[in-house]
Amino acid sequence: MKPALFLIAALAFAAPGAAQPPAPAVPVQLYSFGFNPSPIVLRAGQPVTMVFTNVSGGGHSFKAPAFFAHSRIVNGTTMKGEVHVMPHRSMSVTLIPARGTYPAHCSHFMHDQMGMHTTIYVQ
Ligand SMILES: [Cu+2]
Repeated sequence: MKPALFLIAALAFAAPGAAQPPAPAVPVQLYSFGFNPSPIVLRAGQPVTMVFTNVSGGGHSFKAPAFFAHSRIVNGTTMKGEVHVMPHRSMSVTLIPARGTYPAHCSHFMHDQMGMHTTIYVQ
């Protein structure tokens, strides 16, 4: 192996571990009809893994387009700023949040009106 090629290979192996800051889990429960905790308080610029767990027997979502748009998503995906969670399942998104106050709600029919909304404070 040529020296230059070896260096590139070594960097490729070293990068993932070195580049990933710790991202403590922030559990967020989705239930009928609300979120826990509520509100959700995060630190700006501090990586977190948000673990959305649907503890109910029906489908729910966590829709916060502005929050996800202003965050840097490190791992996981949202669908247009929304995370859909099937009954008794979890979905994780690792991100670095940006300072601000963001609304969140469940997009399922009438769930918002029944109390499924919260606020995310990134301080
Ligand atoms: Cu819901």
